[in-house]
Amino acid sequence: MNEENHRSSAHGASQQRWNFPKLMVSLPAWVESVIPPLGHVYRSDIEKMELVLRLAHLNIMEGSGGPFGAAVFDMRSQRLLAPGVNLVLSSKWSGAHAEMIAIALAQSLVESHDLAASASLRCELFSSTEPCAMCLGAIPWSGIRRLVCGARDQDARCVGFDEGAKPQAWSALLRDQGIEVRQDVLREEAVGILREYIALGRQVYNSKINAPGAPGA
Ligand code: AZG
Ligand code: ZN
Repeated sequence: MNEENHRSSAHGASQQRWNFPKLMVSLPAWVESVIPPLGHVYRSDIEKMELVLRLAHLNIMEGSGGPFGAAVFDMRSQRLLAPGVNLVLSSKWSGAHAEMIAIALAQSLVESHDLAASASLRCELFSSTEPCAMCLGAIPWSGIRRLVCGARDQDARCVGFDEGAKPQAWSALLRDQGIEVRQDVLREEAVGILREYIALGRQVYNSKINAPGAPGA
């Protein structure tokens, strides 16, 4: 709650306006300067994952968020549609995972909530770490047709991130829905980025609900 809302609700004044804030999330300024130019054609999954890992690494070094990067590419043109980095802390939104940012930006760019709506596009999501429970749930709704991951889910859990309750067979469930899944692309490099975040003493920002000693934990 922002200060103004807090004050008006504390006094209970009926004629005061709620004044809800706008929901706005922007990529950090450095992102545009580290991605190849607009028309760049990507030649392989490795090249795409290298970009996503660069985003995850720079997100740490620039202090703009957690150690996660993602990007949506168009498989028809082999071009980048939208990058994403984790912005949970700076945006004060628990949903601002790298995958959600990349998907939302891509949808905004193509002006549709459904990336599968246009026959001229076929979208794939690259993620530096396998999607958490929230992002996993979002993928089929988004129109993404292929998912490519670096680090494994357990790699993120090992360094302390709570990735949520996911079905053991999550990749098979995505495949059942027609979404191709590829795992372990540059996994070692991706794990190195997760570890670097911890080694630098940066904040692991899980909800307190699951913290040891929390009420009901
Ligand atoms: C996360 N896991 C992934 N895959 N991506 C993010 O942005 C995350 N934030 N916390 N866990
Ligand atoms: Zn997520």
